[in-house]
Amino acid sequence: MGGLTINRPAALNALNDQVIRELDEALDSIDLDSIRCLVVTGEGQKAFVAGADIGQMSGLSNAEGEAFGKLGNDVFRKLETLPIPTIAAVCGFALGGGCELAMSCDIRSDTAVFGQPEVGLGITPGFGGTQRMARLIGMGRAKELLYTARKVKAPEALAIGLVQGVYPAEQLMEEALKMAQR
Ligand code: DAK
Repeated sequence: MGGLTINRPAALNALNDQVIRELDEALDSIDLDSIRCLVVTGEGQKAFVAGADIGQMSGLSNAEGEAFGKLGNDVFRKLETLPIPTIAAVCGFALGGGCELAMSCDIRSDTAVFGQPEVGLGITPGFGGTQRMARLIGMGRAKELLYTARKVKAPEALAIGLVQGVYPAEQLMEEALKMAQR
């Protein structure tokens, strides 16, 4: 089994284009003959990924924004269609692009806070969250979360089917690895 950690804790693992490109390279470098399940996580216990990098996005031109959106969508789609099972082990904040990253994995286990706060920034989710969330939790619930930016904690995330397991932070990785092993 393989592990992939988003490692930018000073910015709560926020996704700038460098991180997304490195994620792309990491996905390309997986040896699918030896790695049969991938666990994706974020460095530290405070955040899985706190979103796309707001500072970087705020300086983008329209064309650059479109390219950034395409990059994120392409890489998340690559993760979604990876021919091995993927598990997001989500500890802490999974907001915006972080929630979208978790939703691009096959299964999510967490001790976390999910949400799509983009409307508060005057933008829409840009990496496929509107589509994946509706498929995971149903249209009505997805619209409520996307339109209001309400954050969802682990027990509710479990109840609505956004995640498949909830564990204390210190057990999360062990449980994710156990599931991957199975
Ligand atoms: N981007 C950049 N830096 C971030 C960040 C983010 N999303 N989230 C946190 N950080 C940085 C903070 O700026 C801070 O940096 P320093 O000031 O220390 O240098 C550091 O991480 C620690 O954060 P805080 O000091 O804020 O920590 P707190 O515990 O006080 O708060 C928090 C934690 C998660 C509640 C807070 O950091 C927060 O609200 N963060 C922003 C969450 C958010 O709004 N995420 C959604 C981002 S929007 C599109 C393409 C992409 C997207 C949309 C459209 N198109 C092409 C159309 C994607 C959108 C998003 O993901």
